[in-house]
Amino acid sequence: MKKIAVCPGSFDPITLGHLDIIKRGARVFDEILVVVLNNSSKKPLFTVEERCELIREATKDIPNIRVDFFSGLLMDYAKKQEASAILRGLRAVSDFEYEMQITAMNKKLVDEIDTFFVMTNNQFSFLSSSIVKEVARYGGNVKDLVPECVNSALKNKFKEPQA
Ligand code: COD
Repeated sequence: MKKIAVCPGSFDPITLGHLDIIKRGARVFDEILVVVLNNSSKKPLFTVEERCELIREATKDIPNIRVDFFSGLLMDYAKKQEASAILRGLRAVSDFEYEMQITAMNKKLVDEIDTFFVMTNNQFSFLSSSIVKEVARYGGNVKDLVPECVNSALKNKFKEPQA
């Protein structure tokens, strides 16, 4: 049976840190199903459709990637997709506490789907979507931190007047 790992996140927008985790997961699992979760309390910069499109563009050279979105509980989605695993990245100790909490809750919800963690590549350990947006908003250069399509999308976004 095909081993599918669901890689969930806000991806607002996808960065090279996310991409690194997805690529490394794709070497281990048969398929990585990258899913944009649409029920965060954060107000996103990009719509769900835009985020999915940017992920599709950024991962177009990796054959075993699928991109989707979902509103609701991650584990309901993972079960429906018959996933074997959840794939998450870890940057620093600050990530650990939050990840431990959601992993324990997810395991309680669906015992048979485990969470696998990939440690960040050192060069991306400081990188987050929030930092990228903050820098791009004030005209800073984020070219080396995000896929090319995201760099262009950020430039366009910050040209438009913000709501
Ligand atoms: N290097 C390595 N990994 C990274 C990097 C980096 N530079 N940047 C981000 N990552 C990893 C993150 O650690 C995370 O694993 C993944 O990439 C996605 O990150 P984000 O920030 O885009 O996404 P999050 O952490 O905001 O996603 C949270 C979810 C949306 C997955 C979570 O809130 C959720 O599951 N929501 C659905 C509702 C639900 O089921 N709730 C119950 C959980 S208890």
